[in-house]
Amino acid sequence: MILPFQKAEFYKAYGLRDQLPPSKGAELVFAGRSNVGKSSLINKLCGRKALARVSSTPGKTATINFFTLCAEVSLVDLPGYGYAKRSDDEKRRWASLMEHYFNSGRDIRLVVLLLDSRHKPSADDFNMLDFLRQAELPFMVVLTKTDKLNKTEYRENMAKFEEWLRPYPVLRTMPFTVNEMQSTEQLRELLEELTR
Ligand SMILES: Nc1nc2c(ncn2[C@@H]2O[C@H](COP(=O)(O)OP(=O)(O)OP(=O)(O)O)[C@@H](O)[C@H]2O)c(=O)[nH]1
Ligand SMILES: [Mg+2]
Repeated sequence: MILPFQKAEFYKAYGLRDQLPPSKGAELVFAGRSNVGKSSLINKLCGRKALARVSSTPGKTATINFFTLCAEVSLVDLPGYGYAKRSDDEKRRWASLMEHYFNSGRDIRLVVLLLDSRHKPSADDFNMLDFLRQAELPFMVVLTKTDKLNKTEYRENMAKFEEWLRPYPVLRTMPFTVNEMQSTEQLRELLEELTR
């Protein structure tokens, strides 16, 4: 699929009180723990500084945010999970948002699950992996913040992730750093390939 990232425009936010926006064709969904870098990655893909809001405080994105690329394709920025300081009410709201989104018969073409390359996936990450496998959704993994690893750590962690992800039907796993143009370009190409 041709993905005109440079044409991205904010479309709608969905936060339970609002209606889930009508589906506008295929959706590419970005999921992952709070603070893993979803909004930063979407901004890079689209070549924009502040299309999606980024924050060093976890829990920045609390709604499901939809961005339109063209009439046929949208990007979806999911609110992060696993943020310990959230209240039980907030956690219930998050679960309810996810359930509505994933069970509304949308054309989810690809889920991009972001995992922090520095750490073993958390229990919540494994829950997400289990969910994706069980729902039979096509998904790839992006390992973020690899700039924070030295060469040895990088090598070791890539090998470990291979083990951790082995039980799951991951289409592709890619290391990623927001501040490397090459990384962004590679990811754009991979997304086009996986949605073909
Ligand atoms: N060093 C480094 N920092 C990154 C990278 N990607 C994101 N960050 C930083 O990580 C923090 C969180 O980034 P966000 O993009 O807001 O994370 P998010 O996954 O959208 O978080 P929520 O909206 O809370 O779910 C910010 O301070 C970013 O600048 C990366 O590749 N390398
Ligand atoms: Mg965010």
